[in-house]
Amino acid sequence: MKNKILLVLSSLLIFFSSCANEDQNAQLVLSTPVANPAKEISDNGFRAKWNYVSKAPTYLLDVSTSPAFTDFVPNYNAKVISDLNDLVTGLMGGTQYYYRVRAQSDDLIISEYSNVISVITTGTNNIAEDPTFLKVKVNKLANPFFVGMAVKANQLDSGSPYDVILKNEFSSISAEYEMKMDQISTASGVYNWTVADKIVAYGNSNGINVHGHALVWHNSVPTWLANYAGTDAAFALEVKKYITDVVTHYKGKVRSWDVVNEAVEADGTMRNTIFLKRMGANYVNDCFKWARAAAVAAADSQLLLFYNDYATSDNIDKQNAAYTIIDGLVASKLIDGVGFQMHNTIFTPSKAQIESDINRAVAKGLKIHISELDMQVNPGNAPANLTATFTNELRLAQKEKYKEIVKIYNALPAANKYALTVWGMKDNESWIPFSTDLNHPGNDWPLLYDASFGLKSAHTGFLQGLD
Ligand code: 9MR
Repeated sequence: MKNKILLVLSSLLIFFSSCANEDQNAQLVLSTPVANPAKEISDNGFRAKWNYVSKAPTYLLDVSTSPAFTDFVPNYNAKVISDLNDLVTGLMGGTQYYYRVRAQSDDLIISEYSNVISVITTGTNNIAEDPTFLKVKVNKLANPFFVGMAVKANQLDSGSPYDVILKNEFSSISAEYEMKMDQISTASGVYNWTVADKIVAYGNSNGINVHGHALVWHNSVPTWLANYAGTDAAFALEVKKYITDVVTHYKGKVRSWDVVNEAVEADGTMRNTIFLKRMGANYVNDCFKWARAAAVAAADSQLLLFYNDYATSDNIDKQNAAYTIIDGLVASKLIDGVGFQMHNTIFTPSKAQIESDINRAVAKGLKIHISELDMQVNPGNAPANLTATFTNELRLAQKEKYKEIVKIYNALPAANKYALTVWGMKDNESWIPFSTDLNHPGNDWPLLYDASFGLKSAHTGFLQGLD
């Protein structure tokens, strides 16, 4: 009994003394400081600011180019500061930085980290973009892929800046418009091959892959076919003849074709095109069947057939509709890959949306072509917050978004990789600033090179996506 009382008494003693310790510690824990937006932002620095913390005569300031603070700007790894702000200097212009602070008491108790403040220095001068050639870096990867560029025939004359960049940096080309039906087919069974041949020959003679874009697209129906007076069955035979003749003409020269482009609507229904109206719901399957038959007849066993569409990643109804078509083609063993156009913005679609869209095709064993990549800084359709200036913030946001999609693509299994194609070379020649649908004339900078063929940060972002 006596022992029991002793035990209870000593337990109580331990309990009360630990409470007392906690009280003492509680007094020593410092509040977490709140970091405020930077002030006096210049080309090479900014003033970092934060709120006062009771009993904290000093603060420890971290500055980094990484939001995770995996590295630090020299001298800004827990720099001791006895004020509520500090002029950070010696930085690069037009660059994204992050800062955070901790409070420190006299007896060296240190608080938790504050919130992280993001700040971009002004100016663009002297920003060194990485000049590494895209395909050179890609070809060093364990599982490389084609780096594609949309081209126009008049860019391909030897010695033009386009020609030089193409040969240095790109391993695949797609015709931006000159291999579409309205360009090649002038009448039933009559073809104008000249321009398309120039593009294909350029690829073939320079060891650059040629992707064919696109056999059947509702926006490139030649007038004679749009006005076709024959029966629906005769219309279908015209389409079959076109597909057969084009695939045969380019046997062994064009490695892959977008057989059908954009067959589904945003609401998840089949797009009500002339092909759907004239040939019925099975028309996509028919087109693939004819393309495959032409390749087999021409002994072109390497030809890859793609279904190509846009804006499926952030629209599940549309995505499901596209995959209904794709599943039908997989069941008929007619399809080799899916083209995801990716006319994206710096805001959308998200990484997770892109991944889950693409992964559905990966799971079916299909090749993935990011087929028309560009990155608007003004989101589509008459944006309320239209920007007419390509600010540093936008430039860096675009760089990150390019990096993100290249990373996503590069992480795909080797068997699913095909090509990642950018839809045009220079900002000022992209379709985006001229699109009446997107409606922000002149105001966008969606590509990897500026109007003077200068490397943009987007190009550096592309390279960093390969790390
Ligand atoms: O960028 C292309 C533009 O130069 C052409 O005038 C237009 C019509 O042929 O096609 C544009 O490319 C489209 C592509 O073929 C399919 N997806 C949407 C692209 C942008 O409209």
